Amino acid sequence: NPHVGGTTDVYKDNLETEVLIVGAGFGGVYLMHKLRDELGFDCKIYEAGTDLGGIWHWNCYPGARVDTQVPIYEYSIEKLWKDWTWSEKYPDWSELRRYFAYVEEKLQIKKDTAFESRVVGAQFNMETQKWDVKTQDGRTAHAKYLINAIGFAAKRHFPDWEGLDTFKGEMYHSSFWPESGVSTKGKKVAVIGTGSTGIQIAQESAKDAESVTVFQRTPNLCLPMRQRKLTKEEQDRDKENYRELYKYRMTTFAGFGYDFADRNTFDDSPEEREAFFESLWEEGGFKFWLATYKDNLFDRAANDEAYKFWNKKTRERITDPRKRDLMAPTKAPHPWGTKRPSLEQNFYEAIDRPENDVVDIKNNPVKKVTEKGIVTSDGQEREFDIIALATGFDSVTGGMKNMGLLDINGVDLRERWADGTYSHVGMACADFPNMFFLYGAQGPTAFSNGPSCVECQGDWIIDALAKLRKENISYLNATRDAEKAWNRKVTELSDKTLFPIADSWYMGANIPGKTREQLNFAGGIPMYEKECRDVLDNNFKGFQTQ
Ligand code: N01
Repeated sequence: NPHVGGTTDVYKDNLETEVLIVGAGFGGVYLMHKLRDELGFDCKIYEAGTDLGGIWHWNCYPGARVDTQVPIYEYSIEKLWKDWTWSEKYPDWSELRRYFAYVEEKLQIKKDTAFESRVVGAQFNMETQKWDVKTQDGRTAHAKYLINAIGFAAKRHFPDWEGLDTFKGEMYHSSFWPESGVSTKGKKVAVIGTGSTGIQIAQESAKDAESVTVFQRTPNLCLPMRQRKLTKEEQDRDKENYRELYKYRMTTFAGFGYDFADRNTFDDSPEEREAFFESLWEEGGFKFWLATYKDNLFDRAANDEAYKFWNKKTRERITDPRKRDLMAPTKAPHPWGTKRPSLEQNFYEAIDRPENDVVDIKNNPVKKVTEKGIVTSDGQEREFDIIALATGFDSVTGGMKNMGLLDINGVDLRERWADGTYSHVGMACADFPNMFFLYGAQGPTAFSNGPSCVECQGDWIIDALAKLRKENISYLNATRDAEKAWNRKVTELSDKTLFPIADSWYMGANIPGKTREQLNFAGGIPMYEKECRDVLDNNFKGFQTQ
């Protein structure tokens, strides 16, 4: 990096700033713009990557695209949306990168951002009343406030298979895909994992690969994306309603352009239900998940109705009976919608083709990886040219536990969260004074649209900093009691739902040895906002101030 050690002030050692933001994705960029440009705070960003965009900077695997339609998946900042036009309803990674380049043109974030600056240690210094922050290459920064905006997928997860490093072909984790691309043309491709990432890699590679073999532990209960091109004319016309749309988005459970229906599954007759499901299915996207009956994620019998419908619709798309039973089993592997459904584009038809396959690694686990391919427990070796590891992340908590964050007593957050996650309103931790985080543990995070969550939590942090400045408060520290109460609330809300039943990353269940607990706030954005506003309106309830 030509800047490091040098030419630009933001890269210098002993950087002094009022606010240090870690991460230059949707969250960090929002905070920088609002705090610096609207409130006049002195702000800097440390970013581990080499450009803005967060997850869209890291994700360039084949087929990577967002599963939330625009304009819901973008900033509500008018000076940004008014001149921006998308080409598709669900843009891919390259268009999202162009969006961030456009954001840079409008907001000039980069002049205050140090790239290739991975934070590896930070502690609040009680004497100077500032955060001392260290980067991997040995620079330090000192800031009154530290804000972690590192996203929920900042720590990759690799399977612990014997021989993983002996494979002689090409092997990549989805979030570390080569920028220059990898040609799958005429290659034998293995895709490990069937999360949103695995589904996208498999269906995209199947366009030109010799074969695609999906290693499936749990079937993904995918929904049809129903992608389509968008014209400038229709977007210009729709922009008349954007202000209302962005206001509306914050009134919905998941920060979307639609919300759950106002009735329960069995309020409708079987015929009405079938017709309702059919209409959601036809519209595509997450409608079948987030605009369905309001008891879908709470009542098992209601949920079974959704599964039955999903199952029927999906099974009829798969002709091979073995593949059909594996990818769309008659018995639900978990309640419908308690793991994130991927939005697919002909995934089932692609894997159904004779050259492609799905391997059941739940009942026939991987034994080892060899120079040539993958051996399953039944002794069969399958040979590949490319292995795509779509095995996900130590989601939600893994990133922050990996930053060397020490509390004022010198205890690492990794220890503090070893047996369970504690925060105050999903944005602060006890004994980490003047530190905030967003789009992480115990916020609406994975149960919401990213930009909506980031703006909701970002606005709260911005208001909190403005209030601290106005009231001349220099020290804000969440109490342990407030943390315990928030942990209880997060757990209780989740326990009313069907989410705890599934072995999902929402529950920390995807990482061996990780505490099983709900990592996200399951009460929806409006309830969350109310809880957070209550803290500010009541003199930082749950915080000590000085
Ligand atoms: O990761 P995942 P992801 N042996 O954790 C399997 C967002 N996203 O990168 O289900 C064998 O969901 C694991 O199996 P199982 C989106 O929020 C969005 O796909 O645990 N298998 C699972 O199938 C998403 O939810 C978009 O049984 C192993 C897979 O690997 C989140 O990011 C696109 C294994 C991991 O799936 C994460 O998605 C991409 C092992 N040892 C991502 N370890 C869109 O916007 C793990 N697996 C469309």
